[in-house]
Amino acid sequence: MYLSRFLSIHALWVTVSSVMQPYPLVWGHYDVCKTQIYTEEGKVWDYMACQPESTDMTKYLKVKLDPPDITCGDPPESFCAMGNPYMCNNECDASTPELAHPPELMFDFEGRHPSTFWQSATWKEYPKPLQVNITLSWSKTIELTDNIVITFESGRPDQMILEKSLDYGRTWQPYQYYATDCLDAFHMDPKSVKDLSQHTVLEIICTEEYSTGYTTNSKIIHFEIKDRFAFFAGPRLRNMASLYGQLDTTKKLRDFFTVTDLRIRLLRPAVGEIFVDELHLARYFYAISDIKVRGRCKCNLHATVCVYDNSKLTCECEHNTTGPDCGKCKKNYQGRPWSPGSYLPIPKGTANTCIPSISSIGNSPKFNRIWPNISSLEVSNPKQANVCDNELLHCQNGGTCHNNLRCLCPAAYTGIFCEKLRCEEAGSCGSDSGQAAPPQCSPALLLLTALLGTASPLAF
Ligand SMILES: *[C@@H]1O[C@H](CO)[C@@H](O)[C@H](O)[C@H]1NC(C)=O
Ligand SMILES: *[C@@H]1O[C@H](CO)[C@@H](O)[C@H](O)[C@H]1NC(C)=O
Ligand SMILES: CC(=O)N[C@H]1CO[C@H](CO)[C@@H](O)[C@@H]1O
Repeated sequence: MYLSRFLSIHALWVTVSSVMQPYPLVWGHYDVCKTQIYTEEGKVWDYMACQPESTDMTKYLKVKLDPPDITCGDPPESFCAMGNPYMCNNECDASTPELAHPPELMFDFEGRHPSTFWQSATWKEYPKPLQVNITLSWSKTIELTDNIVITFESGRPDQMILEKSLDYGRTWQPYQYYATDCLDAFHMDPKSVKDLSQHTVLEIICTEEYSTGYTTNSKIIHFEIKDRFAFFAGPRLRNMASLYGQLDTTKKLRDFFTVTDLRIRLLRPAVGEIFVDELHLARYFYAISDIKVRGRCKCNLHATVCVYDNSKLTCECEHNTTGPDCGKCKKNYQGRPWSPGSYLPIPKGTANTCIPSISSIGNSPKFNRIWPNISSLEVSNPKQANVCDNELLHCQNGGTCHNNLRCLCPAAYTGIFCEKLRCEEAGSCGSDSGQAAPPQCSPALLLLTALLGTASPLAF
């Protein structure tokens, strides 16, 4: 029942849009972010959130280690075998490729046997803590779409913090704590993501799930993105529309999954027993064979393509937006304040295209004088709107919902939802070839009529 209502409104919009294709103001309402699908009602466009594909983000990062000289092998040193802590004749030597363990090996192709890995120096300076920061930087905001997975070739650390930055590494916030004993290590009660709910999904927890000792087979640490998504989208993420609806309205939730940098703070290596064996300190070190980070460029729902050029990720912005994250309107397209596009497609969502600035539409100085100040007419929160911007209906063609009551249409359009070309209504499109010509009417007059709610152009 609901589905068919949704589809018929969908189809209506498609008809309207195809009639209006030749007019630039129409473009950008998901013009790129749609595909044709087949439904019981025939072939229709399926409008998708305008965002780049989710991909392996480790190809685009820079890695930095602190302290910088913490990688093993310079000078060469011996360490104990992972499986057998008393077999200590393995060697790490940075100057011999077969014995070196540089940081790049955390991001190379896995599946080789034995696997390749980065390794730290051993805990020779015990009891001074053996601590390493591994910082991954993208120089671009990205949105995580899958679990972060770290595979250790040493035991998993006794204490570790995963941190994130949203401002290119200037400030850091914890993402998740990991410890064999959360209370002892971080004064936190141990929790698992499964203890969270929709309401507590943003809580930062300490988990003991991934820190069991040196001898167990498990090598992996997760940061659970999908389990968090599942609080909204349900098991197996079947109801993504519900998650997208939440993301559209909750900036905090969007930000939670957004990062520019990640930092893995290794605070204490796996010891596996109560006491550190001071006679065999070469048993203790960190080794990581793989780090998985899947995500996509954050383009604020205004781009489907993100390019990697000159070691830099950049969104290819649509909807007349610009900036690395499509975070603002292009010059001369500031007819209303910038806002992100929506995850939910038309008719539930909107592309929030940037519309031409008033001064750039009214190219005649005579009309600029009487041009109303559009920003003072803007409703402050379009989401509150109910008649012209509700769950199913939205102003089209760049129209904005004014006082919750009617759409304020761009010059060339009219109709309750700005769905009609004004010249068509006035019969002045001059189309003998069957193709509509650009509107003839003066933009200043048209906007005024839109404001006054008169259907026919005013005579001056
Ligand atoms: C690791 O980074 C944190 C801040 O995120 C900093 O306080 C700490 O000193 C760093 N540790 C090392 C070993 O560089
Ligand atoms: C338009 O209105 C806004 C808010 O009322 C005001 O800040 C701005 O200066 C006005 N602009 C012009 C050109 O009058
Ligand atoms: C999406 C959209 O409205 N794109 C328009 C942006 O502005 C240029 C002109 O500068 C138009 O050609 C695009 O169609």
